[in-house]
Amino acid sequence: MSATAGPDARPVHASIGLGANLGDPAAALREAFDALSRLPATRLLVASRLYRTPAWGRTDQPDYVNAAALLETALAPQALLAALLEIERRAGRVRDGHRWGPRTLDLDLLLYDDRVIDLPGLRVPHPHLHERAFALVPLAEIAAAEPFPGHGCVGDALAGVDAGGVVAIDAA
Ligand code: PH2
Ligand code: MG
Ligand code: MG
Repeated sequence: MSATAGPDARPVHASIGLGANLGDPAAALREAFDALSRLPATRLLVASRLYRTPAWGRTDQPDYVNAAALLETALAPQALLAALLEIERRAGRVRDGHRWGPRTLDLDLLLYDDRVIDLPGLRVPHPHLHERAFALVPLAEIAAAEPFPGHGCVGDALAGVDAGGVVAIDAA
């Protein structure tokens, strides 16, 4: 498999969700923005503010810090996913098999252009994006008009969730 989508590939927008709730989450997210900006064949177009968010799915864990990044990339979806997992690994992420458990850094590929991808280990749009205020609020801050297949655009999906408890923790 080639890392990029081919010699004639036009760069596409890819939306990344960032999250952490162990160690120093804000520092981990700032370092992750930096790592995203250094990915090959990729530009970091815009980074959201950081948000403090209540744990979703499994509530017996600390609050998270979440954010979002909008990339322009010529990396193919699976190559981009591999790069995200490598950034997580370098940030000390240990996968203990516990679904929705605490983590030092989580980077999720939320949207890739307007594409629908259903592969083992990679579903895009992210299958829970439409129900997660912790992901939609930061993403809508920077990419409200991005197409969200099945849901209109990111801003449309945000209107369908309760964003209470999702609070920006740094300046715009
Ligand atoms: N990630 C999870 C599970 N629950 N809750 C919040 N608030 N933020 C997250 O990033 C998060 C979560 C699994 O990926
Ligand atoms: Mg996640
Ligand atoms: Mg993940």
